Amino acid sequence: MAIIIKKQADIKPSEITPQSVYLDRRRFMQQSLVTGALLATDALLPAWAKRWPQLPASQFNTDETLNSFEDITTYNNFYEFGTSKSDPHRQAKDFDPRPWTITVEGECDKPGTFDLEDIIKQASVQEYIYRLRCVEGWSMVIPWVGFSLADMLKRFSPNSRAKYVEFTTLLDKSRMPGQKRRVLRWPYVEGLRIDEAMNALPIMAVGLYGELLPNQNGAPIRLVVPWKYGFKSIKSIVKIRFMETQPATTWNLSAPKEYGFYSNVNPNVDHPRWSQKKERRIGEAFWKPKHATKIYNGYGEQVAHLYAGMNLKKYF
Ligand SMILES: Nc1nc2c(c(=O)[nH]1)N[C@H]1C(S)=C(S)[C@@H](COP(=O)(O)O)O[C@H]1N2
Ligand SMILES: [Mo]
Repeated sequence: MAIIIKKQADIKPSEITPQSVYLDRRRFMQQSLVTGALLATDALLPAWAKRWPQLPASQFNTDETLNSFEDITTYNNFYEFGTSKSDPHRQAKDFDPRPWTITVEGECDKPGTFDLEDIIKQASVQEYIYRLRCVEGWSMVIPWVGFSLADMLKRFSPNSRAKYVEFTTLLDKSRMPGQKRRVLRWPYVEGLRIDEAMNALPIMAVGLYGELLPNQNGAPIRLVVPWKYGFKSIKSIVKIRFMETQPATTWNLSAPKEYGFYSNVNPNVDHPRWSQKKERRIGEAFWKPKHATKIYNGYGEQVAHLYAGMNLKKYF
């Protein structure tokens, strides 16, 4: 067997394995020689990402078994890079997410265009182990590297007319080939009510398993809202807008009877074409029983009060 030892400069950030407690990832990387070579390249992580392998843990972390790095990075929904689960990890391979800026506009006192690195440097980065529940009926447990969405938004000083926040994905069909097909209205847009956005749970994720965010998972920065169906967690964000009125969102525009603005995980409100009572945990043996889906994906203690008195069948 030929062993190819790469020069440091040839090793991409995505190939760097942090010194970590991630047994799944270790198993994935099996050959100790490869692991050793990669650990030596820690110097290639950008300065602001050097501490990622030893990040503080969020108080909301689930202790459920993590999905493997391989599951998390090869079973993706990211229509900008193809409509099947196995498309994004191949079609996003050459996407270069650096440098990257985010434009902040609308109802706030400190709008502007900000370099992503500056945003991350000011943030308090932690590890957030959250369940992700897709509206299609599968789920995963993912160790994100990220920071509080609320903390970031406050820095832009939203004003009293800011009732909603809109997020927009990059629009560039030369870099996102899936945008050449009109399977959705591009760019992808999502939104939250301001009190949802200011809740302690939502994060901006910039990595997973202690590494920079893989392209197929929404590099370089994506939203993660753990009590809502996966499609609310918009990827590769270039714009944030504070709004007085509810933003029009991609899946709601595409099929309004099937996907509402709220899209809270709710086993009691079925999708018109299938039940939402159960979910299949990616990576588990096919003969294992499905898991019962929990209201708000199990995060009700943190978020149920946001919807007190609302008819969740109407506001689905
Ligand atoms: N821009 C953009 N964001 C997106 C999507 C997409 O197609 N485009 N798919 C969504 C859906 S349906 C899911 S389930 C999650 C999947 O995130 P993951 O690939 O990191 O598991 O991303 C969401 N964010
Ligand atoms: Mo999804």
